[in-house]
Amino acid sequence: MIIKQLAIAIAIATAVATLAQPAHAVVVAQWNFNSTTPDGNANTGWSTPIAGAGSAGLFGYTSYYYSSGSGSTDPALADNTAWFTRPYPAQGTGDKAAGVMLTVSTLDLTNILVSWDQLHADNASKYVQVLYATSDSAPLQDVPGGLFSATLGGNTWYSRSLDLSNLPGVNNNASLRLAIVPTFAPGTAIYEASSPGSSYGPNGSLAYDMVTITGQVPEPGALALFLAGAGALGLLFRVRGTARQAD
Ligand SMILES: [Ca+2]
Repeated sequence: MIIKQLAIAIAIATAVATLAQPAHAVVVAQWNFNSTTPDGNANTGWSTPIAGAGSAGLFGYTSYYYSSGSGSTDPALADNTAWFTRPYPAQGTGDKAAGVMLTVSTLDLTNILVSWDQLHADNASKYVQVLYATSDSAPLQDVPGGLFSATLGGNTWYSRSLDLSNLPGVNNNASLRLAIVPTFAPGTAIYEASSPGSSYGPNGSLAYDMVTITGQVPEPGALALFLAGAGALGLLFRVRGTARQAD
């Protein structure tokens, strides 16, 4: 009897542990910027998500063009396009005032994570900051820990990611906005160039590829298992209570 009760207890613990585990991840939106139909030309591309839903746009007065994403983590071996953005503000002006803007819905999701590949031109800003806003009208603000630096210089692809799970208002949000913007070197009021020996210039581009936002959705099965476990727990207590009475 003790072994049987132990087995039931283990089953209950397993059910509860299953409920406590992180739910499965889903892609909220992913962009690879490649042409929807490969055309052999990396200078053409597309900024509609290849998975999920969302928009990738620009704010401030920066613009974009498509060019080769060679060197990014995009698994496409041919026709790999990246999204290049420029110009950016002149030296000493417009800190965090221009960049890319991603807008997605995180309804029913938690543990939002954003990852992306980024290429800095030699003369682009060495530092970029991730910003967020929890509605279309809310002001953009820094994501804590969201400052990234071209530590290896320009013309190198960096794979970056940022965990947003502890940010208020990010989960279950119909219109979450994330921005990535060049920013002044810490403690200064000037942009630092990405490569030593280069001077910052507004035409230094920041390129993006494999921009991915993921979230987690509760497993419906986990709740059912939990309820089944709770039922078994009640049964166990009733059995044990009955046994005690019999003693
Ligand atoms: Ca690509």
